Amino acid sequence: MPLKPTWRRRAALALPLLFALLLAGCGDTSITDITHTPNMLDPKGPIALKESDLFWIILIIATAVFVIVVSVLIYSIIRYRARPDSPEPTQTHGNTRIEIAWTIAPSVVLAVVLVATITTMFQIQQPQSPNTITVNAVGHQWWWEFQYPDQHFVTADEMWVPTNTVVHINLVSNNVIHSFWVPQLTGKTDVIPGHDNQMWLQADSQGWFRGECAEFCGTQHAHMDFLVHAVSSSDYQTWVSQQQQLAAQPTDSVAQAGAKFFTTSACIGCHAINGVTTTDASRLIGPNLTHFGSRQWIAGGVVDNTPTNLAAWIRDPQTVKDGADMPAFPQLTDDQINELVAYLESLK
Ligand code: HEC
Ligand SMILES: [Cu+2]
Repeated sequence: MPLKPTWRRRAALALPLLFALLLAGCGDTSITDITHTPNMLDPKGPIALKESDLFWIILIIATAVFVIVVSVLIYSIIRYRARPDSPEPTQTHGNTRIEIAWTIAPSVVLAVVLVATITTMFQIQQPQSPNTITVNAVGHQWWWEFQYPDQHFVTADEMWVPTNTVVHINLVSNNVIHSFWVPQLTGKTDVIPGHDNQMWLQADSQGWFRGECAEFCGTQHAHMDFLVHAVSSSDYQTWVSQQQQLAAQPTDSVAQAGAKFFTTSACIGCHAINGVTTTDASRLIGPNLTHFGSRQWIAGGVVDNTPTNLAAWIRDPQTVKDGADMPAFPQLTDDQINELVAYLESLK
């Protein structure tokens, strides 16, 4: 039956719209130039490589099936279409040979896909490299905390790893379910409260890789991104020893005033700065700020870490990231905010 004209028109309108919607998700929205687009087809580690290989194998098989089926379909539609005065076609019922063929052929195709998938699953199970480190990734609403249990320090938003090293990751949540995903390095693993999952990843080349939460976890789910920075092992060692230091003592007077204000205000109720605050850091709900000035992002990548953005964040986090667990401080004067910014940015 031919489409009614109005339906045809509606379909003609809807199609480009659908494509526009699909493509709207593809833009490079990275807020920092240093990060690559988190493209899983541009793998930079063994797991992502195996997974993208599998994707291409399945895509090629699926495309071949699609082309064959659609070609036969189009051929039949044209070749056997009803013509004026064409006689009633011969009626047949069943053809054992054809039915056996079209049962076996798809089974073979699916078996190939199954074997490829299972092989990949086994291949990504066991890490190859003998070098390993361990990181606990803790999903908060809405930011990631990274604990380095063997090196005894904690950071947020950013996880540095040495290249060609297996990074064992313990996934922890004490709120809702998140999912840990670094498209260029590894697939997704759920982060479930009360059920600590484990995963591993490895970066084979240096660079900044964007990670994201892949399980809807609340209104700011899209703003709990993180960065994996893969560096040489000597750069990694330098970073580790820097992160292990207690907070730097500010040298200029504005930052000194900021330090003084920080330790006497509400900030210490939620944030630790090692060597400065005294509360048990593990009981605080905000990110550890000991080396905040060395980080690229503020609050899960919602904005870049610049003095202007930081001032806006401290003045009113809710306008920057609606619903974040940090209240606004309308009573702060511009001077106080400048002092806090100078202090926090000095914490390299
Ligand atoms: C009630 C708890 C609370 C208080 C009080 C608080 N914060 Fe926060 N802060 C948070 C939380 C939670 C986050 C993470 C929010 C997110 O990313 O969703 C945060 C994030 C931040 C960040 C970004 C850290 C990062 O690594 O991205 C900075 C900087 C910061 N706060 C500074 C301050 C300052 C300065 C004060 C005092 C004026 C303060 N905070 C008071 C809870 C608090
Ligand atoms: Cu999440």
